[in-house]
Amino acid sequence: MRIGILCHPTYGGSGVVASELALSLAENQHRVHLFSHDMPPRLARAPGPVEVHVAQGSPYPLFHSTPHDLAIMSRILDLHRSEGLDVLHAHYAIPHAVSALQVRSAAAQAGLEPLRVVTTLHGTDITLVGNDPSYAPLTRYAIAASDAVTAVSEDLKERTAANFHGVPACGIEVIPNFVDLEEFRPGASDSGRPSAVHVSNFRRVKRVPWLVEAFALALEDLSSRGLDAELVLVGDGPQHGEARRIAQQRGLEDHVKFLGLRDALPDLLSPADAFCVASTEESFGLSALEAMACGTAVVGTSVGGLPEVVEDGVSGLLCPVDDLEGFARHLVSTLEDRERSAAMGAAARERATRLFDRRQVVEQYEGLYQRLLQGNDSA
Ligand code: GMT
Repeated sequence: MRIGILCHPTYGGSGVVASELALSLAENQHRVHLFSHDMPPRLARAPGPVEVHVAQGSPYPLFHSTPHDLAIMSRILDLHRSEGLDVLHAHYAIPHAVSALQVRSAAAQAGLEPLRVVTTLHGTDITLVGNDPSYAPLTRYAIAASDAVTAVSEDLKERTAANFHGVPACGIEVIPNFVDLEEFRPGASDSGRPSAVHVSNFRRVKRVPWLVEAFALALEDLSSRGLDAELVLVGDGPQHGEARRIAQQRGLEDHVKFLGLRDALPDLLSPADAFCVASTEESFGLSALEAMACGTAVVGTSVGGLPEVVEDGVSGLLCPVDDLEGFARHLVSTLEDRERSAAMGAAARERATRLFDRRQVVEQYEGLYQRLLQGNDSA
């Protein structure tokens, strides 16, 4: 198949899913083009046979900001005209599903081959941004007009139907996120001090300052019994400064490490005793899945699709979203009992292998594309 993939060039989340999907489809001998306004970090390493199109557009004094979405749409249309695409797969509804539909309609108007649009909903494109009154009418249109719509969890599928009245849940297929089990695998265990790790873009929804507060509580308990631990924070973003300020205020400079953006995630995830997710929303929790594949137990909030990824009490420990003390208690129990956290880590690896193996999930996308091409599937 000739497949176009349209995504945000993000360090995590949908940018990673789209990049890994592009690589896997190319490995399966499809012709794959990826379109974005910058190089997605996961593809920058080794794009292999994926042809990456970075379209940024030209600035012009009349524009408040350069409309790179229009430049991307023009590039896709050009490519479709010269080489042809069977499927255009948009990741994240805003603006990509809208852009993909616009290209489909421009192609039809120009008498080009039909182009099928698949939209994958990732999370905040439904729960926050796409649901904002300034974008909601267009998000609803994008979902209704796509040839197929997928959501990364059952929870996100239900939330989509609830947030957008008239959008039937039955028209949305759940295809979960996936992990490369070769790349993300358990490494040698670490005999240093017990550690918890967190990876994110430090947006408000990730609540990194709240996580630092919870770790401070946990450390207080551990220290009172002569035990030690550290929290490793990977990534960067808007709440980085506040998280650092709280760590300083609590006198945790020697216990909270800020590593900034990192590429070699398995080396950071596998030695940890716990992976922490303190989010208020999490449609899936891809970074938690990557940690699970590395054999690391998850301590998280019981929100969105996270309970579909982490089996509470087996592959990790979840607690209600506002339960700071409960989160701290879960941290204490994984950091003080390394045998228990190692057992949960092994269960996490087993669950990642059974349910979220890259090869199995990519087959589900290929099946969806095939059905669309055969003309017996539509949203
Ligand atoms: O929706 C976002 O916050 C951004 C998005 C992304 O593009 O990075 O993350 C979402 O998509 C990921 C990949 O499907 C999911 O693993 C994340 O859980 C989800 N984030 C949220 O729902 C907050």
